[in-house]
Amino acid sequence: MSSALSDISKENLITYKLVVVGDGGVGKSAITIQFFQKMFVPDYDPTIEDSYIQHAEIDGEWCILDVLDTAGQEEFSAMREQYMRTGDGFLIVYSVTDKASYDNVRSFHTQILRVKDRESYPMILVANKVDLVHQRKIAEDQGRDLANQLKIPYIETSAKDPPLNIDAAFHEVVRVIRQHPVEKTQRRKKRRSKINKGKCVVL
Ligand SMILES: Nc1nc2c(ncn2[C@@H]2O[C@H](COP(=O)(O)OP(=O)(O)OP(=O)(O)O)[C@@H](O)[C@H]2O)c(=O)[nH]1
Ligand SMILES: [Mg+2]
Repeated sequence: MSSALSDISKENLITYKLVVVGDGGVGKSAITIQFFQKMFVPDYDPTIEDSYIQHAEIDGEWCILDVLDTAGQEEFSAMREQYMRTGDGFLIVYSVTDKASYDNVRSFHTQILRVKDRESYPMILVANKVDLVHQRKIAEDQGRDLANQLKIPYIETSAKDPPLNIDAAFHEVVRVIRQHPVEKTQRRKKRRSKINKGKCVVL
């Protein structure tokens, strides 16, 4: 196949660093493993931090996806700023069976914008576990409303077999990054502070 990766220069590929965030247990690892390894992990083993890398062809263009699967558990929340600094794009995941995880989406969104010092940043909202129809607490409308308020795309997923929209979620965030290169996104209006006004001595 002429578009096969072996035919093109791998060195020139862009690497997109994607970060998967959201509360503990919402399915961040299940989504990431389903995307990279095409399998569903039924057990819950809380993550500290895992990363995955692979080539991908998205909208006819090859790239390298470097995905960080983060810890949702509160006890690891101190690591958040560090990984948020490194991301080119974010998947904010909640579970449709867990209202608290939906309520916490805003704080991830706000923290990413603060760390990036931007008014907007490439992100998507991922409503996971939609296969659990009878345990669903957050309707599709509520998810879409929140995404509209945050001005980010919304996607419903299931990491369980047969998977739903798993590739689509990762592809969508790359699309958002491509459409809104970070250099072009506006800096937050609020300036950081008044340091550097003569009080700071650089040694
Ligand atoms: N039915 C169903 N179960 C899911 C889905 N996604 C994840 N799960 C299950 O939910 C539990 C938690 O999933 P994880 O992927 O480990 O959750 P996590 O967000 O990575 O959690 P932390 O690593 O603690 O932040 C596991 O038992 C998964 O099998 C899904 O789409 N549908
Ligand atoms: Mg995990």
